[in-house]
Amino acid sequence: MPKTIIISNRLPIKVQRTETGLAYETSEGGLATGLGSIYKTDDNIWIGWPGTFFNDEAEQEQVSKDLSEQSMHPVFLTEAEIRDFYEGFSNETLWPSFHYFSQYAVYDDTFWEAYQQVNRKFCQAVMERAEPGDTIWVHDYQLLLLPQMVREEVAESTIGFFQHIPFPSYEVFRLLPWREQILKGMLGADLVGFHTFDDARHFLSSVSRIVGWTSSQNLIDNGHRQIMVDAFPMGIDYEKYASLAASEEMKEKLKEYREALHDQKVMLSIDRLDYSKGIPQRLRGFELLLQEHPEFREKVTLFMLVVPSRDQVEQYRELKETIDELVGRINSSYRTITWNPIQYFYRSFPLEELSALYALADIALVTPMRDGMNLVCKEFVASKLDQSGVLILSEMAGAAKELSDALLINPNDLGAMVLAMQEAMVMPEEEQKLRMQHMQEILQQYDIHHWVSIFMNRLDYIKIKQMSLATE
Ligand code: GDG
Repeated sequence: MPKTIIISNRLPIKVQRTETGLAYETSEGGLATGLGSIYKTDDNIWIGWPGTFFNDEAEQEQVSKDLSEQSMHPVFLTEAEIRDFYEGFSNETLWPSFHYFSQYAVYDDTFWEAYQQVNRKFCQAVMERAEPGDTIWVHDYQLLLLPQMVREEVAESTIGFFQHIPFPSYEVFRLLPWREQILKGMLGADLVGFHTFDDARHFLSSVSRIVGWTSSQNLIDNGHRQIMVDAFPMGIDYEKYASLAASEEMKEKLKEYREALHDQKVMLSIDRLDYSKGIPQRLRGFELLLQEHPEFREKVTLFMLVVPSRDQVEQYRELKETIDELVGRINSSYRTITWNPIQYFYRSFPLEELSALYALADIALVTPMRDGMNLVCKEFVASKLDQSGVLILSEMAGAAKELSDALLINPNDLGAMVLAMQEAMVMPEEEQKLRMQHMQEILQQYDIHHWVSIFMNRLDYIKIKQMSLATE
């Protein structure tokens, strides 16, 4: 029976060496949950890096054996590959370029070499397991060359590709020295998916101007094959967040937190440390709110969670310093004996704690400079069981296209950010409920399971269309 092979840079599991042997910790991420309905059924599998270096052959064999029992297959990467392919080309070339931070992009041939080599390694892993008729679904910017590599091995493969981060406009994309090879790599797929229509539009424009292949109604015809390009806004596991918020333990926890906070409103911000997230801009907005609106002092606390990430890289280290300084400045300027404006955490939290913060927060501040989708804002909405709460959302997040009932702002417009915070602080309950209800309806319907099935159906559709064109 044909199977589905999912491929992403990371497997939805973390393998670690412990004193008592190997330990396996499964991921709770949205993608893992959504795709769980696929790779855990029939003969389907997930291929990716297990997150730890295994250089010893016996150990590799053990990991492969253990993982295959959970329908996963590891691609073992070396320290040098992770340095040049992952930290290098993926995170220092593609990530800044695709998030419109080209000034941070490093153009290094060694990184590019490693990127090609690791994509080839993934291709080999796919070829070892793929059989005729299988469906192959490649994920994200670390594996842009993989669709075409697989296509060259097996011309008739069914290949889907989904990019989780933005696709920039042609003027930004063209700055990459390897722009043509990258596009041709992606065009090996039958279906290329993005979170938004704008990403899809930018991709089509780059394909037409760089590769010379034009499109009509989201279909590219390269003379041999039709390639479909479309938007698939990713949803969350709505039920999971709603039921976590409804649990008994949560009610206890919320009561305790509310008592500690007295009558203060809670603003919440949760991000990985990254320049694309607009954390300093958000802090400046909050500072301006306290400065211009003394009536809100001691009436609001900003809970700001920053999850450590890439902090060996210079831009990230500098960003961390900027955030530390801003938090220090704001807290020292405005704090009183009984109130601290910002509760700043530089660490990650267990899911239950995160869910409690979502349920507790009166206002969520999700103001990235650029974000493919952003799941935090969706998780906040799903956690508001009583439908109170206000979402302040950046227009530059993919999620803004669906969540038009949020207070949408341009994160570069500090004045607009302060105005939105002010509006959120005083928004009547009824209006909060109305907005929240609309957003919940959308997220409940278009959840992660819906996203997976829509993508897979569309992939089937384009394949059938290609076959019928071939027999005409
Ligand atoms: C890419 C794109 C796109 C955060 N802190 C903690 C924690 N989280 C969880 C959140 C959420 C996830 O991490 C972050 O969501 P993002 O949407 O930012 O997703 P990424 O994987 O970072 O990034 C992005 C996404 O792919 C999906 O296509 O939306 O635009 O950049 O789920 O809840 N989870 C726990 N503790 C934390 O401290 N347990």
